[in-house]
Amino acid sequence: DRDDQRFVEIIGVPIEAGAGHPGALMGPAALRTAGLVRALRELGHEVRDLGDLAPEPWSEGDAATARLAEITAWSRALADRSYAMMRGGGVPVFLGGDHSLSMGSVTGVARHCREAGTPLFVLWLDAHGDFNTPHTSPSGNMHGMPVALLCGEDGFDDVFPPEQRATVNPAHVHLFGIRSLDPGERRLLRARGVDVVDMRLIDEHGVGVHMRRIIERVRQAGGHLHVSLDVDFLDPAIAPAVGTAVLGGATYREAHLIMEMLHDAGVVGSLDVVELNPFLDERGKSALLLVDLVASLFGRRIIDPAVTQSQIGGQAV
Ligand code: EXY
Ligand code: MN
Ligand code: MN
Ligand code: MN
Repeated sequence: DRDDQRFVEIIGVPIEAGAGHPGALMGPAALRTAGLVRALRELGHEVRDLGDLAPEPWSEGDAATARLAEITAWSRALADRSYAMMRGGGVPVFLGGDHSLSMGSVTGVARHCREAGTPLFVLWLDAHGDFNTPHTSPSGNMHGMPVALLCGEDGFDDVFPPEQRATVNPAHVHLFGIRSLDPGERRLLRARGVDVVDMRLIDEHGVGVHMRRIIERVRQAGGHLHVSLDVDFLDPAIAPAVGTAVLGGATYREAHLIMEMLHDAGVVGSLDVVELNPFLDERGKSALLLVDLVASLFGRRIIDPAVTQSQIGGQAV
């Protein structure tokens, strides 16, 4: 089991310039307050909390330019840090911060995987596709664009010059839990062959069927799976702390089952936990739920497997 031997390295990325509402910069602090480090240590993991990332100062211009300059500064600093964390051999956990941080975290992971010759797969748990580009985005908010940047779409040369950009094969990206796509990103996703598991498919087949399919694929390739968990993947009734809530999200058990299956498969090598906006939370319930989900991913069992002795076709399940 990969994460039983490796250490976990946590870094906060308090950025909110990619989002439409302020508040996500408090995300890392709220996740720490909710007990993330303690929960992982209680599972027996060696955990190093590296504190929060601090990028180089960026130049201020008008509002839009300043936001782009800020995201660029964070992305470059985070890509370098993420790459270094990967080389160090631990499992990096990136605490957001809005989802634009994945431009940096996954770029660093992709640099490492390219060098190591390990196929990289991405599981993107989100209500949204995050596949807009500066040309298609209806809002201009960069948290709606990271997957497009990572898959090599045009329009991001300000963020990473071509030589710094490490891309992900769009056919290795699995968007999961989707229920809100803009027309431009819908067209691009189809053209690039990205796997989109929307809530309709999840309702029809259950999360287990699609998770098994994705896990099997990563396993057979001997790949590294990066998981990017956007709080709005969850139903807003159980996780209200998001600025971009969409009804009809994953339930408590669907989300935990995904994490439990990923743990058992041992394929996850890096994780983002993003878009938590503590200013919009209700008595910390979203932050506490996220900590529980990360704990499930790192081996906590809500139901002790020793108590369940069910079999299907003579096989223990
Ligand atoms: N698709 C919309 C946009 O691009 O503005 C909403 C994006 C929300 C992105 C959130 C983080 O997942
Ligand atoms: Mn490695
Ligand atoms: Mn997102
Ligand atoms: Mn989202």
